[in-house]
Amino acid sequence: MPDQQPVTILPIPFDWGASRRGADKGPDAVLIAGLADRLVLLGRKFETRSTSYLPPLAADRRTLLRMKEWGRVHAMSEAVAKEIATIVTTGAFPLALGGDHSISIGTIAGLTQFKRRLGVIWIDAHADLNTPETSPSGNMHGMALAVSLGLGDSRFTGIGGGRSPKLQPERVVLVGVRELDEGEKIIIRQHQITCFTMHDIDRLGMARVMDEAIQIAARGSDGVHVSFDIDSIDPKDAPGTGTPVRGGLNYREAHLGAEMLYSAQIVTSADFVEVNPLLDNSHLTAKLAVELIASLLGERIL
Ligand code: B3U
Ligand code: MN
Ligand code: MN
Repeated sequence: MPDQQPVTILPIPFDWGASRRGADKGPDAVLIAGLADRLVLLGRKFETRSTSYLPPLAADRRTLLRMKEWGRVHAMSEAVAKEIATIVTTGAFPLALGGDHSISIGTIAGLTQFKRRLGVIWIDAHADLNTPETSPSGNMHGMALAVSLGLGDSRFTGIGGGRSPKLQPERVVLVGVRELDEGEKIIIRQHQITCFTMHDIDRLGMARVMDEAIQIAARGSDGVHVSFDIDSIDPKDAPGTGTPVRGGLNYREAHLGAEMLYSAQIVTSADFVEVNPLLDNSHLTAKLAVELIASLLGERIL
């Protein structure tokens, strides 16, 4: 994004897409860890939206067709889609702070109201490609990318109105993956989604993987959305997250990825999700999120 483009921070304090409570405190944790000061230092104009756009939590808490808390996730997603669409019309760069990863159902639905050929780089230990049929948990944060590809329940694939699928699989790239469910593996193969696992990063190196990810997501696109799940990073560096998986990106690999995304000048929006400060007394994870956001927005060592 151009250096002069202002950023609009959208806090999404929502954690009902996950089974562990606390990711709803993520936006506050990242703001308290100094996001605003960091953006000022970068010389970046920004605004933080209030959370009043979120509807009261739905009272209906049934698990419907294997989707836990579907009523709450659905109402949140519609509200997020609307709010993101409003931010896009102002010309600002939308920066969504989760919240669990189910918030991306709404961010992508909002973005694709304007960008019909949106590329997505999904940086995550998981693929979030479950459907209600394949999900072992029924947690909707594990279904967010599938929904955006038009897979799953039509109440969700149709969020934000307009067409479904919101995304084309040829412009979706996964980075950092190290835990997949059987059904997700089938979906990756069926839809030929590019998936750079930790094995690929070990073998090729982060720089080569990111070069390829950038090319694939940007090819023929009208924008690229980065959806950054903090659990992509190794739990040693990012302990405060609900579903940690050993063997993740190290501190420098994560920064290199963010720096390369900035240098490529292709990124038009981003999510930072799954920061759970209740699981991290040191607040290391929220601080890391602030640093990575700064790298993505152009901060450099020299
Ligand atoms: N794939 C599993 C686990 C999981 C997905 N995303 C997170 N965990 N954070 C599932 O429940 O879908
Ligand atoms: Mn995720
Ligand atoms: Mn994850």
